[in-house]
Amino acid sequence: MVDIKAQPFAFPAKPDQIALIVIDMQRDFAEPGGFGESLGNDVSRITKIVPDVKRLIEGFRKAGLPVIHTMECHRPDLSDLPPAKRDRGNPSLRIGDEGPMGRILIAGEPGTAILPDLAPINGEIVIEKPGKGAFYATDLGDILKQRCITQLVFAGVTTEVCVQTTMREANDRGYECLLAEEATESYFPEFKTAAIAMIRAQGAIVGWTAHVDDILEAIHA
Ligand code: TIU
Repeated sequence: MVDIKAQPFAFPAKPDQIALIVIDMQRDFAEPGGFGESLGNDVSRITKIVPDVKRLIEGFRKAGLPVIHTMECHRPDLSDLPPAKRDRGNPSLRIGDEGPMGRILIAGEPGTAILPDLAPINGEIVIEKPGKGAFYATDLGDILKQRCITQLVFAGVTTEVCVQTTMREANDRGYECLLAEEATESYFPEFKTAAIAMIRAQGAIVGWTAHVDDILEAIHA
């Protein structure tokens, strides 16, 4: 057991039971012409966290701890895309439409890939998920159980959508969750601030939050 300096109080990390989960660091959310921009967002905010996500990933690799990646994407025949998700809002391109980086949020398309700087290496788990939460309609829960993982450190995008949804799913399933503050981002700075505040409120009702430096220092100790 090693304490990670965190809010609202220290996170009691168990080095043999902890994994990093990097949520949806895909071109579709970070690059012009992808899903994020089609929703009207300024995607430049997302690329700014890449160095912090990268050093967190490299720190976990160096410590011999598991790194799990998720990707929000759908089957090419859209059979896992509910109309309520496809038809929502008034985007310039909908999921499945042909964009400048291939079909929007479709498995295997160039735009759906994880950013090259953060790409998974051999042996790392990649979860393709059709929802916002990474437990819904995926094998994530079984994989974590098989590997006796009980604690998850979260990075990725967006803080209040796929990251927070997955943290809430994990919290309900009994996992202890820690969000790396500089390694997550939203298209809306005020939503990131609010998500961090609500996650750690009420005695870590959803989970803890910590700085990347403090996480790295603890896992190397
Ligand atoms: N990965 C993720 O957060 N999916 C989104 O659609 N997020 C938005 O903020 N739109």
